[in-house]
Amino acid sequence: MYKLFYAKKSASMGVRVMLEEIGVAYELLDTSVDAGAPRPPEQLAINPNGWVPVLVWDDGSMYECAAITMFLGDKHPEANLAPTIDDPTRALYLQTLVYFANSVQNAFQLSYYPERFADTPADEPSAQRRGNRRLTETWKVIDDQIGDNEWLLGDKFSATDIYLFMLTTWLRPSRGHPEIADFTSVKRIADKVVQRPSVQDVYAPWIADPNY
Ligand SMILES: N[C@@H](CCC(=O)N[C@@H](CS)C(=O)NCC(=O)O)C(=O)O
Repeated sequence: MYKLFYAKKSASMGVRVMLEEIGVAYELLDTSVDAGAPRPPEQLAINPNGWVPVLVWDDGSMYECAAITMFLGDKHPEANLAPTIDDPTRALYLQTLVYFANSVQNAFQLSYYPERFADTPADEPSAQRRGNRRLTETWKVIDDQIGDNEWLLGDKFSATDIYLFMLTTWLRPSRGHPEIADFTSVKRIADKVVQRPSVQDVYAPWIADPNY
């Protein structure tokens, strides 16, 4: 039985889709991503940063979305969400998840949390603008990587496609972000991922209103 510290609009939604796809029992533990909102002490004891996702199981716990994605994919091979260690696409799988976490998510952080990167409030708009431009740069790398491939890793759906979809839901052109339509291969995959029953279920509030 897994427990997942969970907040709407956050990276914990991607982990929840993973758990749905695997078909394992899990419990959601309510928390918040709002600045200034208290976090449960149990969450902070595992992740002092106060971020989600945080995953807990019988005899362990961890944080960092990409690491949790890798952990769950390997732990439940029957779900076919992760190429095995000797699969030819394993390297691209790891590369893509780490690139999402390090580069694409980092660009989102600059845009959503400029105060963490700028030394003074006056510098924040500059950090934010750079983050928005960085979103275009990093999504273009992913778009080119996909090219005409059916899925991120080629012809097989994987956890990277779930991760891609999750990240696209954070794009807000009204905040100066690029449009998903600027990245035609990314959009083609996101449009397929959203049709999966697991995603329809977890992302129902976003599907009803992408600005929820
Ligand atoms: N590197 C972390 C970042 C997680 C992260 O930034 N989570 C956001 C929601 S998507 C959060 O909890 N924000 C609240 C905060 O930063 O205080 C990961 O990938 O898990």
